[in-house]
Amino acid sequence: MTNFVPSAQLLPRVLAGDIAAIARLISRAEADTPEVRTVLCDIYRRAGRAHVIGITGVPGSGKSTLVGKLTSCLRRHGRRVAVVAIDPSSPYSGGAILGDRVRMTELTLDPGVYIRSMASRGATGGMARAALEAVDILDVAGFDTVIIETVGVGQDEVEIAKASHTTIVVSAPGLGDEIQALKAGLLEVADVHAVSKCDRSDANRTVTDLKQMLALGVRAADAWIAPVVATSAYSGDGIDALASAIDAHRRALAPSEALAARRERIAGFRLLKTAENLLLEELRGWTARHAAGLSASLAARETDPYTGAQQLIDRLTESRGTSP
Ligand SMILES: Nc1nc2c(ncn2[C@@H]2O[C@H](COP(=O)(O)OP(=O)(O)OP(=O)(O)O)[C@@H](O)[C@H]2O)c(=O)[nH]1
Ligand SMILES: [Mg+2]
Repeated sequence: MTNFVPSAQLLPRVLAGDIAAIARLISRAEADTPEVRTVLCDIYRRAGRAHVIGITGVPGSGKSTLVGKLTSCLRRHGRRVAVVAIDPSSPYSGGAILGDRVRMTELTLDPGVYIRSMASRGATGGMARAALEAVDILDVAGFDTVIIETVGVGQDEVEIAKASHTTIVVSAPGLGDEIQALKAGLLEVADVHAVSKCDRSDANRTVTDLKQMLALGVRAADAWIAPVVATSAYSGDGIDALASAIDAHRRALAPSEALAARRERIAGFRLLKTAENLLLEELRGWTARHAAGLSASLAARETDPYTGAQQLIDRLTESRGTSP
């Protein structure tokens, strides 16, 4: 057993970019220990420098493979890149991106790259909170680019990808004849569209379909138009173009009110997720201590779940005014 190092003592090491300290603090954020919260508050105030890129798309669209290639590309441009993958089936933990161990080892041995998988299950509703706290930790640790990969299924996952400065939606050929992103309601969240697997002969069709669909949308005259970039993680085609499109979006956002609005939207999401967490915690504690009578009458069918739950909440609210 190693001795417990308080999170406050990990902070200077995190700020110095110490990978072991970063990993430990992220794990504590995931576990949501009370001890880590004050340090996370401090970190939040210091963060805000990194460019955060959200990548989402339906399962199997090639997100992780693309992230691996994009990371190598950004490294060649001198960026320090951290990846947070919220994805139980992510190949990162399996040790192979592209089934290419050499390339993966190159990435993991590079001190300018940090890849972290986070479980989407298990964290009781706190996934979004924990993921965005991980982004803050990586930001203050000196990574100038932080990529969050989430599968584009489920509201929280899509919201997390949206809680970034540049959101990329990945579509792929061969996953059905419709644009999957449309079905999943993802199209409108994209700042950049990547059509992956363009080494396949059916990829052109996906690009054409996607462009046609986007042309139908209505947008303000001065609005950013999300470009469609065809990429292949296998051949490397389009990876530079994707990095350029991300950069163009970052530059377009930078001087404008849009960035402030975006930051506020992300902060609003953050506020909601953190408040949900705190409320849930309070409610759980309260329920454990005070719900016995209500459970008994519910079991006896003297009341119904909605009336009972409302009473529970009303009592909690009342107690806040009276108890210390
Ligand atoms: N032909 C081709 N196949 C690819 C390419 N990129 C990924 N694939 C394949 O597509 C499959 C899914 O790739 P992943 O990168 O795991 O996709 P993902 O979107 O991260 O998948 P989930 O994390 O499960 O949602 C794998 O079998 C890859 O080998 C590509 O550029 N070309
Ligand atoms: Mg993946």
